[in-house]
Amino acid sequence: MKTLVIATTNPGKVKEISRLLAGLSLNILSLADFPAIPQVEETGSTFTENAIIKARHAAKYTGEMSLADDSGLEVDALDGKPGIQSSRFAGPGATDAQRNKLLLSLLKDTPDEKRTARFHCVVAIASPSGETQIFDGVCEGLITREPRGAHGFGYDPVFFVPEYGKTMAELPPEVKNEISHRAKAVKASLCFGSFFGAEADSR
Ligand code: ITT
Repeated sequence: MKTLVIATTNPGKVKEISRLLAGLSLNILSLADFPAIPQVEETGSTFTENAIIKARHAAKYTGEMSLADDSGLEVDALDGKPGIQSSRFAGPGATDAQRNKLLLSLLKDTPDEKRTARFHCVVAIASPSGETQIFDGVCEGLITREPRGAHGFGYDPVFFVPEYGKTMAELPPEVKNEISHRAKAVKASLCFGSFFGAEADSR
């Protein structure tokens, strides 16, 4: 069975991506299985560049096919911020709750119709020799005025999904994993099963 390393330090991403890949005959590992890998600097200026940096770094150090996800929240009223800075938005060491609080405070005078936003995810899959494929996913929504819900991670409690009338954190995890930016990008990558070297099983 082929191995795929999910190259992320974010446990929320590991959970969601593992679920999405569960139908493939793959031995799925994550960075937690390779504690000696040096941390990589995300020096890119786009989600795509950073996803490629992370996937190639992990593939090189593990010698295994590796999948990285670079993602974030783009808020129209903030000219697309926090974008690629989403995990560092409120400074190093800040919690998800602190990032959400900062976001809501910056938008306190923004009227409902201007609170449009999207989650964006780029997935890069790299082989140890550096061959790389890129997949993209977007999920549109609105920024709420208060955090709501306890599922998911990151900005999920302040991201309202109009089709469901709930925040992403109020939706059951299996629903998020049907409609999210990450689900779309990972599902697109499944069409390239031969790149993974694994066939989808019949489940
Ligand atoms: P890795 O780089 O190790 O994968 P990270 O969390 O730092 O972990 P990113 O640099 O891609 O990853 O930053 C993504 C941030 O965007 C993440 O920390 C959240 O704040 C936000 N984000 C991404 N996807 C999200 C989701 O599904 N729900 C809520 N917030 C999300």
